[in-house]
Amino acid sequence: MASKKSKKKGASKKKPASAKKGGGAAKKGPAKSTAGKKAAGEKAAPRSGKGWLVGAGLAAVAVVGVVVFAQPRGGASGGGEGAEEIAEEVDLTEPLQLGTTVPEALRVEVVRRHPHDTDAFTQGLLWHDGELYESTGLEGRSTLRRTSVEGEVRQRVDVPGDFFAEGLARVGDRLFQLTWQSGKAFVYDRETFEKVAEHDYEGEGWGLCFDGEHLVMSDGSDRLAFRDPESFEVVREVRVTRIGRPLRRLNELECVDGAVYANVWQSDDIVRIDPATGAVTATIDASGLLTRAERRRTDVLNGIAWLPDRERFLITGKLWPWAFEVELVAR
Ligand SMILES: [Ca+2]
Repeated sequence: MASKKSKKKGASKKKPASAKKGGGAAKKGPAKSTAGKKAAGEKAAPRSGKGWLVGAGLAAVAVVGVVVFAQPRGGASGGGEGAEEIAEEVDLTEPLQLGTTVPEALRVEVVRRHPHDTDAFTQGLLWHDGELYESTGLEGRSTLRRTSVEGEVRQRVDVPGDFFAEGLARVGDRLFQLTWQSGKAFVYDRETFEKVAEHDYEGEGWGLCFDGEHLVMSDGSDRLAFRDPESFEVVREVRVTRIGRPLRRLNELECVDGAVYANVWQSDDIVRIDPATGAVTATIDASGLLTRAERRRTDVLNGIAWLPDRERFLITGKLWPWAFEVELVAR
């Protein structure tokens, strides 16, 4: 079902040698995560205690061992190829630095699922006031749309055919939509979908969310850029690390309760990032949401929206038939 253009995109997004793939079984639960109790869009507050700050090198190595060996797993197919695992990113023979954050191991637990347009190559997803806003990609097929949670498209605007739409974020009554390689961000009136502004930027555009103060933007690398929503200028940047190692291919984003959630391109992993330090404080296994047959007809997981009223996440992917309402539980 994925078109040549989607493959073109795939071919262009280089895969580092450390590429990994999600998938696998959950271990235990439920233990409802404390993740995100406030609505996205509230001003970010410093987080603490979400990851475990390990104070002693030996203890850190021991805990990392548990995390790492819990990761390699087969099972549900991810969107990408290759079966490399996180172990490649973590050298167990090398002592961790003091203070290295060891991510909490979480998984998703599906509460219910909603239909999702299988023509929507999801690149950005957010929830506001009872409705979903979605940015879809591919050249000639890119859109901005407002839908009901049940998937009914209520409003839609087509993006000009030479643009490949990407991440989406809301700042007040404006919607910001990135484009993949055009260096152009479109700003729309949230209500009318009328384009009210444009901004230019360097590099690629992947994911976008608003933390209440800045737009947070990913570009496929391990970098998150924090941009002023008025000028779109970069105010600061942070490099994202998981257990002290760079974590690249950060894609769709969601700002929740002072944390930044990102799904990792071509994996079923979603990570929770401390935006102050870039440290990953939780790795969320979101594998197994689609059946094997559904996976064959679809592209990768890409789309995280926080539902503040329900205190749950909605997760979907490119061309997925479903959006899943999930809670985060311990693995
Ligand atoms: Ca999002």
